[in-house]
Amino acid sequence: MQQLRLAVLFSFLALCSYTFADTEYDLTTSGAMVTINGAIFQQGSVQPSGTGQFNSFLRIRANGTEYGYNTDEFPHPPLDIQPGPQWTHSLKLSAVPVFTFNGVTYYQFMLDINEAQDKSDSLLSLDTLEFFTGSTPSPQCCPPGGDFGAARWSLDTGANNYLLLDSSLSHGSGSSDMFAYIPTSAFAGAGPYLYLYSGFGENNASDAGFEEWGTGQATTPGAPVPEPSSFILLGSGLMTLGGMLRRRK
Ligand SMILES: [Ca+2]
Ligand SMILES: [Ca+2]
Ligand SMILES: [Ca+2]
Repeated sequence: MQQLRLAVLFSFLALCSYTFADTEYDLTTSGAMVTINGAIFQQGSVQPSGTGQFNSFLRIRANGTEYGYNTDEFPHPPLDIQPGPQWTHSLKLSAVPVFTFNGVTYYQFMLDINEAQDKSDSLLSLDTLEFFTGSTPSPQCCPPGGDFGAARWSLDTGANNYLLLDSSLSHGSGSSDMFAYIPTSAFAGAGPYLYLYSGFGENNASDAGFEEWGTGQATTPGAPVPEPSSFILLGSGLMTLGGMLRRRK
């Protein structure tokens, strides 16, 4: 009887650890796409992600875990934000490219990660991604406090989620790794400033270089660069499937 009780107890504990584990969305294969809370994330690269095609507005760097948001607060920005107004600065919502798919409009962002290029540690987790809006270009640090109100959109609404990325699928620094499409409906009536708060390394550590968020200058509304052509072929059915294929760590 005692053994049975222990077996039941251990089963219960195992179930608990399963239930509370972070939910992983795998973007470690070329072109992989998932939907989370109405947003679309796709592995993909703009190259070179330099001036013109990739306009940086947030650069973060630290070993292990790293956090930051775009701001004009220099020369001493908070958290792990890298100094240099050419890489990190305020951003107006109206300056973010808009992409329309199946009648839904999305703000398009690009992410360039920089991990070690040997396969043993080319992975990086994007654990926190939250969008806020406000009237100042330099909000007082830090979410969920400071000048940050309720998030307009969060990766972690409803569950503790993270995206697993592989920097070796592109060509390191100067080559982007992921596109993020956030529904514009989440920002109705908001602005003028957009704050992107992101954190990396909780589920797979940061170990090299900096992570950089940007927008595409070449993009005009309704014409993203590059066009996520697989959307057109596969449509929303696959997006739903992508969400179902997520696996628990
Ligand atoms: Ca998370
Ligand atoms: Ca990269
Ligand atoms: Ca890593």
